[in-house]
Amino acid sequence: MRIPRMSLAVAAVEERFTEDEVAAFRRDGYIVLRQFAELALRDRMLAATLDGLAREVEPIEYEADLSYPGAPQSFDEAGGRTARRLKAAHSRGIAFTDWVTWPPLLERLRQLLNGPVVVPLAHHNCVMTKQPRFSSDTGWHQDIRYWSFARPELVNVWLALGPERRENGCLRVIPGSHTLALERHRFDEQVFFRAVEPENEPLIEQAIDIELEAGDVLFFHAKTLHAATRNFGTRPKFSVVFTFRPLDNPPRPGSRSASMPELLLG
Ligand SMILES: O=C(O)CCC(=O)C(=O)O
Repeated sequence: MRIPRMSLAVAAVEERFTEDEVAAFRRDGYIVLRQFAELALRDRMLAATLDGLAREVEPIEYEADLSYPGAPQSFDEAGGRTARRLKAAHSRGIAFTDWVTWPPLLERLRQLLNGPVVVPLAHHNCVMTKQPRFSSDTGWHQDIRYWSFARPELVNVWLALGPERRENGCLRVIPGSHTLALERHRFDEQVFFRAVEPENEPLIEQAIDIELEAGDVLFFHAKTLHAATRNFGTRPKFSVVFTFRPLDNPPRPGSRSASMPELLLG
């Protein structure tokens, strides 16, 4: 389903979410803030992104690493070295620290997470890059699927550095899916929510496109089902993505989620 873009959004004029906006996030598992991130900061993040891509600064996840539908299947074939994500974004320039510590962002995260905020650097902490010729489809999934925390309570912040449309592979979400108890058999071996499955189809039909302009920010719950197609457009798409957790929701000891230091922002 396509719905008018502005009806998804709240204007970023207030310093905090209103109670209704927080309630909408809790009900839908996502909310969009239009024109939230400032241009100067976005430009600095974009410059670091373009530099990292041009110089192939590792760590990079390549399309060929995942072999999602549409991706080059090996590093040797055409487009084999197409980046899917510049990882460790936080180490790629002070602009990324400036973003995750930006008070208007933090204040809103404290509202959604009910208190002090931590940035786990083991997950997301990346710039998603979707290239026109060699990008891939990401199936329906919940980000929490491979993460390990005391509770499945984290909020992802997805910042568009340029336009995101259905055509160039914008994110699609299923409203309210973060509240559902979905049995394991509804997911495949890689824990993607099965798209061709009569039991799942009615839910997938409720999906909406999160179309964004540069500077718009999508907040979504780590249990919200989401997916995206490859980029059918002609220009690369870049999105800065971090996840945030409440202070009292630590990673489980010994898990990948606990394998890296975190930023304790308070
Ligand atoms: O832009 C995409 O393909 C979606 C990426 C995504 O949801 C993820 O990597 O968790």
